[in-house]
Amino acid sequence: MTGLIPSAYLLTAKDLAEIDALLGQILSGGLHTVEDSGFHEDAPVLAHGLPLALRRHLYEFRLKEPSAACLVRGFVLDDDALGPTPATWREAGSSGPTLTAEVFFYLCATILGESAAWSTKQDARLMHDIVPVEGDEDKQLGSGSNTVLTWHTEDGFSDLRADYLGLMCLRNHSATGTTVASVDTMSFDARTAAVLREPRFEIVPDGSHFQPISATVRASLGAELLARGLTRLEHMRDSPAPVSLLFGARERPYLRADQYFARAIDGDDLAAEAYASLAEEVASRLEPVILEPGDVLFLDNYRAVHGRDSFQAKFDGTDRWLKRLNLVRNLRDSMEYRSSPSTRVMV
Ligand SMILES: O=C(O)CCC(=O)C(=O)O
Ligand SMILES: [Fe+2]
Repeated sequence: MTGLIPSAYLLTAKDLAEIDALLGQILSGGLHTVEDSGFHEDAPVLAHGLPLALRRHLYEFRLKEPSAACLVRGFVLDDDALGPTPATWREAGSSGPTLTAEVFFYLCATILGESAAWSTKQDARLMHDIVPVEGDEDKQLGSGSNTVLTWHTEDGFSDLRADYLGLMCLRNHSATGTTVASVDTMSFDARTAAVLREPRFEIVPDGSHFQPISATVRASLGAELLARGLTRLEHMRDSPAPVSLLFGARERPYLRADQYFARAIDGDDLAAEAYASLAEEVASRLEPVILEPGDVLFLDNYRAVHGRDSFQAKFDGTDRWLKRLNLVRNLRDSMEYRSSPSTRVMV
């Protein structure tokens, strides 16, 4: 196990029996998909039925911030029963043979935060599929494969970005690493740290935020909210507001950065130098975490940057397949960009 995750939680046989009973109860109620809004409303309460030690472990990760990543290992998956890895996220859907795993993942996630979706990503679904897509091999997207997905804070350009990113591994025959670096392992000289704390950098949205929005999602958001949100997104792309890359407590800072989509403001040589030091430091700290089927990995998006090693996709139904959740501590922060308090889609 990597040094990044000092306290992985290994599910015991007793835990698995309790989880099995809880999932059986939830699924016997007729749940067909984790995209069910009734399930979203109930999930934080249903999660009280998870094993106590697991809930404690997850809550401690949130409260005490002992590490930048938290791994829950031992959920049992039958590779054959999952069916083929879908060719695209659109084909995946959140039902059928992966439902039980998704419900477990979602329940664990509610101990850390509220799930939130982007209208622009994967048709506003909460539960994303990360699969290699033919044609995207060399793109800086979760659907890429041949090219390393460079390290980044998830949605680092946005103040509405996740507090936690959840990944559940369904299949990883290629043993492809999710790369992670914790800000705790990085050190900067005082001058560099001071510059990184100043708003002398910009981060622009990646291509995943400019996918077409379906008519259904458009209608559910309404024209005014949609126009306001999209104008804001374009503004963040075309004239991003200056941000700092380190923030929070001096002794244990938080980090927001992106190897590909962040840069020093044009003409600021000191900031460019500080950014180069940061990039070098991150690159030297990045470690692969090879997710195994059934693994649930939560990354603290304020304390870890992550990416993915390159791999050769086969596009034959056996490729790597992860599920992903975007979690925030406080849904209210995005109220201006959602249509109601309990609606989880942000423009
Ligand atoms: O594929 C992975 O391991 C991580 C992909 C990624 O960066 C993400 O899902 O945000
Ligand atoms: Fe990511």
